[in-house]
Amino acid sequence: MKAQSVLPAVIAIVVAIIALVTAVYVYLNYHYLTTAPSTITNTTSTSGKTLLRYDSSNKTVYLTIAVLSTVSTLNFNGTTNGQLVIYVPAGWSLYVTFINYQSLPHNLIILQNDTPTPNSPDVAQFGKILYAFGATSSNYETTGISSGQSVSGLTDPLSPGIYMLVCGIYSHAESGMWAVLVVSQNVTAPYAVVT
Ligand SMILES: [Cu+2]
Repeated sequence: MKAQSVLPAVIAIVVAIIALVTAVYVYLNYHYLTTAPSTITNTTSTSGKTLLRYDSSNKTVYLTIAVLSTVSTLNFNGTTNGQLVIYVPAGWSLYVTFINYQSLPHNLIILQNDTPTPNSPDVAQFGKILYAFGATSSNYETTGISSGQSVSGLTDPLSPGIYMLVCGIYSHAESGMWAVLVVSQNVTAPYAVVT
């Protein structure tokens, strides 16, 4: 008799716990996975990876690239010359937020290219401009966003391949302002490494 009277209470408690966990899970997903971060930090975890924010329901990665003023060189998030490598699942889109903290104007271009490094002051000479943030595909060599400004935009789903993120201002990419973007079917959750 005693066991039978306790059972409904146990079931009720288990159901309540499941409901609570579900509510917290849904809240965290909504709150954190759909909110673009204010910045990407270059502090790496013990595994060497910086996990990027993403929303798996619409296959979108939130990527923030900032030109830091605390670094004396032309940089993306404080990195130069392909040190920053970003890994994104194939078929996912990038929601890019580009922020310029330096006094020089800069822009951010997603370039389809097959050279190991930028080898021309004009980025269109070593790749195909897919997306330009803070400029257009015709004025990118001279136009960017000013100090303190930011620009955001969403790409289409990206095909597998290796791309470059470059600043299109004349000679900036060659001077170190570039990062690598790897889009692969072997990547399940987006992350970045600084090498
Ligand atoms: Cu630049």
